[in-house]
Amino acid sequence: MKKTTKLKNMLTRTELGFLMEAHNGLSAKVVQEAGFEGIWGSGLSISAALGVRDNNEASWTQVLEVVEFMSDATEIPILLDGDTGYGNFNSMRRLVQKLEQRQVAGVCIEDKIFPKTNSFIRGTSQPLADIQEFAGKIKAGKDAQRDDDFVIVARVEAFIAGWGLDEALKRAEAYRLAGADAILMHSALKNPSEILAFKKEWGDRLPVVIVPTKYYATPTDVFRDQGIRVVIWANHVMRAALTAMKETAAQIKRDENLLQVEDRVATVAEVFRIQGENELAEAESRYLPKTAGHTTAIVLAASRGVELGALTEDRPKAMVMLGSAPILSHIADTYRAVGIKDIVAVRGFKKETVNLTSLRYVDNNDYAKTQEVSSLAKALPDAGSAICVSYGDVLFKKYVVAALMESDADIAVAVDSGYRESRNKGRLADYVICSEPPSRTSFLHKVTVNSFVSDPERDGIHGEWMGLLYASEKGATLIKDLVRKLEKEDPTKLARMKMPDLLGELAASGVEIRAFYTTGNWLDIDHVDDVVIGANF
Ligand code: SPV
Ligand code: MG
Repeated sequence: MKKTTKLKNMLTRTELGFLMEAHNGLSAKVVQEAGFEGIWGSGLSISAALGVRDNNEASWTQVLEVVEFMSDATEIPILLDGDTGYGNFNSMRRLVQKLEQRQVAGVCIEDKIFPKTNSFIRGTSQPLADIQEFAGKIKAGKDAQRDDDFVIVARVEAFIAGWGLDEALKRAEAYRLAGADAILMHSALKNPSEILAFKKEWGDRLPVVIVPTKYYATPTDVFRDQGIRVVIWANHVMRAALTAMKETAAQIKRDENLLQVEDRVATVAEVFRIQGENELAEAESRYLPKTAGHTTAIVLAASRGVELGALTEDRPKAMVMLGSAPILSHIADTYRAVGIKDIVAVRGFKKETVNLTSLRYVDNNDYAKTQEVSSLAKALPDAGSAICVSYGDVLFKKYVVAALMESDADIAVAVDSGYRESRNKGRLADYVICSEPPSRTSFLHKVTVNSFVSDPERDGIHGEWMGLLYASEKGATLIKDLVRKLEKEDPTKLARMKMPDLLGELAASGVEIRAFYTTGNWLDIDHVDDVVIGANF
């Protein structure tokens, strides 16, 4: 249903409805989420939020900008407090057109003189508009609207300005004849006597809207019983925010820390939620090309690396210095060089020493009793749509990562075809048997890994896995699904699994693991000598 129709229905039905004040996109969303049917775009609150007075100090186009944000942010209708219409009949025509263009459902104008003053400031000394001039403004507004359901509410300030019931009735009737859809009768008394006296005489000639800011103690059922159609809670979201802002600012000023306020303010996650962050993340996955921006690099860095002896007594291998920076820092630089910004290291041994900035961390506290896939499992839930996985002790040149990422493979692994000369000869390493051996032209074909083996003497080995894999969104989903299944069905098996076991299981189940042959340009830091070589990597 159109927003205009929703607001019109609130006025024309017999049930009492409520409009809650909002003054920007955020408060408009808050009002909608609270369950209100509609929003009062309060002039007082919008001006206050802009840091100016309720005297038309904000220009009408500035108000229009605010209400456009409010309208964009919500589905419920907005009745804008249009003050006096910001000028004469001609200004009113343009205002109505501009509001319709922004899907604002209606406007309320008051019979005062531009620039207006808030009704609660020296109300009785405020001059009222000429009745006929104001009636002409309403007529001009009604003639300007293109949508039949756009609502124009005429606000009568006779009581505010100290005139009596007769003047209020005379004005309301003139505005009805001019085409107004409803009458907002305002009163600054602490009780509803003026409003109720008017309603009694007025009957149901047009729906009546009220603003009980001053007579707030009146039970709402009184309004309901008297046939009031809409009650406007005119400024309470803004006033609540003002109190909260003042208290929070004062507390932080006093304390010079955030401890007292942290639990009293909305979480940043709540801010993201109400901003609709999720929708953008979904849209990005639908519309953006799959780039490094969606990729999370997961560095498995939980184990100590006893083979480095004294070097890893007080820190894990990933934090051993290579030249002026730890291994992990070199690895992170490589990922960043290919555009991957989200890098997460899985920590375990002496995790408190793994503390480089600009990386995320997850912990595998069971690192001593579990293997690589358990560490991977810790990082997967918060990983991006695509992932790179490597080890905290393996360095590689950025082109190796880039080559995997550029491929159209769901899962791709880097394979060193020169493994016979590898420094890993004689150490624990992972070898692959592929669909074809490396050759000068194998890069033109889709070479796939048939199996992973650890015995270098096995027949048919084509290369050594460099410990680096890339999985596209589809591949990452396959990995995540398998890990989740293992977590649920066979956690003991999962705890024993190394990365080649996981990849091997995927390959065995028919998932294509693409192999990219290259030679050298990577280094597994498995010996003190490697630390010296790595410094020049
Ligand atoms: C507003 O909310 O700006 C109003 C209502 O116009 S009142 O402040 O009561 O005049
Ligand atoms: Mg106002």
